[in-house]
Parts: sequence; structure tokens; C-alpha cells
Amino acid sequence: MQQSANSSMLCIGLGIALIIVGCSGRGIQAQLGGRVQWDFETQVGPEWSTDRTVDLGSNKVLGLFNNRNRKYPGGTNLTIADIPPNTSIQVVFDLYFIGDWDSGGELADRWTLKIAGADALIDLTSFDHGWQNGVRVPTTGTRGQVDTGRRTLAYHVVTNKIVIQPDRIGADGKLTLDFMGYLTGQGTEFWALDNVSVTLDGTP
Ligand SMILES: [Ca+2]
Ligand SMILES: [Ca+2]
Repeated sequence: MQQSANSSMLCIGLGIALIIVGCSGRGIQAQLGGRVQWDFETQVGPEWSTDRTVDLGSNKVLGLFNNRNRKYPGGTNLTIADIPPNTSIQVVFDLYFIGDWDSGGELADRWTLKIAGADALIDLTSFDHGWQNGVRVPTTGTRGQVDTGRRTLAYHVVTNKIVIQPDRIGADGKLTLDFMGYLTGQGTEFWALDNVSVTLDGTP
């Protein structure tokens, strides 16, 4: 059921494929009933504000991200264009927590998904790995390790799923999702994205 396409995108048909308007730079254009998914295994399209990827073994992910380190982008935006009126949008993605994420204390970290210029859809301040109030949390569920050049850091993967209601989408039919991490360490913690999918579900 999966067909490879350009822009690092997989079109997964539910009857209607999605259309990429990559050359215009205005984001992906989608149709009702369709789903678009990015696995970042090939070139990343202009609907993403960064095209940086890294190999985790045989798997590419979008990242790494660290807002405290000039060598890395701090976050990324995904722009979806021409969304029909009264359409809800489901967004699913794998979020890679790399290294020691702190829950609370002076070194507390934070991760958010926002609609650009609006309140956070997801606001994470507590993490199941790394440190909590100065105490190391037993690491469970480690998927692998990342060599950042200076350190080898373990990573965990959490799948997130949200539904954005039609009233959160602008009258211009455009939606910009802002994926952002707020870290305290330049080299001890990073994040990355993979398997991002956007589904237009139609009138809820
Ligand atoms: Ca991938
Ligand atoms: Ca931290």
C-alpha cells in the first residue's frame, strides 16, 4: 500500500493521494480522506523548515535538535496548506528523546508542539528517563544509542497523537506546526522526529 515519492514522503492512499506543492515552498497541500507520512529516508521537502537528518543505524530521523547548541537547529516547522474548511487534522509522530532529559530542577527541560502563534497542543515537562529532581531515573525502553561526536547518548522513542479541531485552523486554510525543545545542556540532550503523519479527517 505504500508508494515511495519524492520529498521524503510516503503517500498512503485511503482512496485519494495527497499532493505536494513543494516547489512553491508554501507547504503540503492535502485532500480529505488522505494521509501523508514522512519517514525522512530521502530528501526532506520544503514543507519542513529544516532538512537536516541523521542516521540511527539504518534509519534516518529529522534532527538532531538542540536550542542551546549553535551547531544544531533548535526546532522545526511543518506547514500544511489549502486545508478545506471544517476539517480536523490528526497528527501522529515519533519523538526521540536523546540523552538525559531533566524533569524539574535547575536543569529542567521542556518540549512543545504548538500551532504557530497559539497555545501549545503538547507541553512536556516530565520525562520517563534521564533525571528527576537530581535523581537519575532508571532507564527502561532504550531503543539505541546516538554518537554525537562528543558523546554517545541513549535514546527513547515516544509516539504522540493529537487531533486538531477545525476552529484551530486559520481561515486561509493554512496550518503551521511548531515542534520545539527547550533544553539546558548543549551536548547532553537532544531530540529528533520520525514517522510523522498527517491525516485530514473531514468534518468531526
Ligand atoms: Ca526514518
Ligand atoms: Ca536538561
